[in-house]
Amino acid sequence: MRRTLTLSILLAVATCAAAAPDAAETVRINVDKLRFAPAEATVHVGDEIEWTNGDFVAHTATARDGAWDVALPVKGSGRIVAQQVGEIDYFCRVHPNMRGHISVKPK
Ligand SMILES: [Cu+2]
Repeated sequence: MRRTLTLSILLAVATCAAAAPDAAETVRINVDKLRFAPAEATVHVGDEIEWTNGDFVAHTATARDGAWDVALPVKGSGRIVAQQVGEIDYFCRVHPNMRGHISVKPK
């Protein structure tokens, strides 16, 4: 009797663990004092990346390869969804010395 109960609990825990890994996450990057923070981020395909601009000047998050160009108005935010595996360098078009990097891993 006691053994059966323990087994049922173990099965319930295993089912929950198997359901979790596919959930997409939102990875948040702050823009503060003309820097992306963190400047390096690792995400998975399907995750959302959200930049929030805390500065009093407008910025962009612009992929070096032209894949995306996100406007970041003063005190505003912008986002993309990571579509494919790869290494993406990005920068701000207004301040080209603002640089960041995103590693996109398989789901
Ligand atoms: Cu900028």
